[in-house]
Amino acid sequence: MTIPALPYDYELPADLNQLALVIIDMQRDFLEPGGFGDALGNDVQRLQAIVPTLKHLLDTVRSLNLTVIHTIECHTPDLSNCPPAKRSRGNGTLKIGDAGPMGRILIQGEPGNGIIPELLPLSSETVIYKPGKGAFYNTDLERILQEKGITHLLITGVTTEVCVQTTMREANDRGYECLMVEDCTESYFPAFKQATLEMVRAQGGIVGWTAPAQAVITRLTTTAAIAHPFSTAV
Ligand code: C5J
Repeated sequence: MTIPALPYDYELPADLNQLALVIIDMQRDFLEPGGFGDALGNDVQRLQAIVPTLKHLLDTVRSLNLTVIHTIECHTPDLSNCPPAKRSRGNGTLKIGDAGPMGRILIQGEPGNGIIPELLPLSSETVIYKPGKGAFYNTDLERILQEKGITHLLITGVTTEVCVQTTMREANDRGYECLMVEDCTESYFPAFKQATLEMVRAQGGIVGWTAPAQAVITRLTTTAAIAHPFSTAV
């Protein structure tokens, strides 16, 4: 089965268990006032538009018992995994590690570092705590995907041109077949989101594919129904 996508149809794996939904950094730091995104001068409201669509996709993937990976961009309280160059970057009112209205900015375990309530991970789902923009850098993500036999990734989350794109490029270099879900990713800069989608699928899909959530949801449920005709999950 394939998903109608750009630059051409995306081939699903023969066994849907080889597919994972990756949700990048849907944490309060980036989506709510008082967090890192806000401190850098961004309109965080923009990112909230994708939440219902992403929740619908997440619910579908959960109903099919497929793998879900959440990531959180964060650092240890002593900042030992935050390079000084990263901390000093930007003209924000608050830097990484500073105390803000939702606790210390981008520090693991602080209230602002939590995933937004609508998308909270289930205890069965993997959460990757990542110190970089890419989810493979300095994390166990590659080992976890290998252990689960994952070959295909649906990539979502925020922000499109920063952590989402970096992760997709890292995954692409490691041989994963990646599809960015167009209306399940968002940027503070609409033009950057658009440019990222175009960069991903340019040159015959040099980084992978893009498709809207409804196309993904429809094909996943159809494929699962064919594979398991008597299942009640779909
Ligand atoms: C940023 C991210 N934008 N998750 N992080 O700093 O994209």
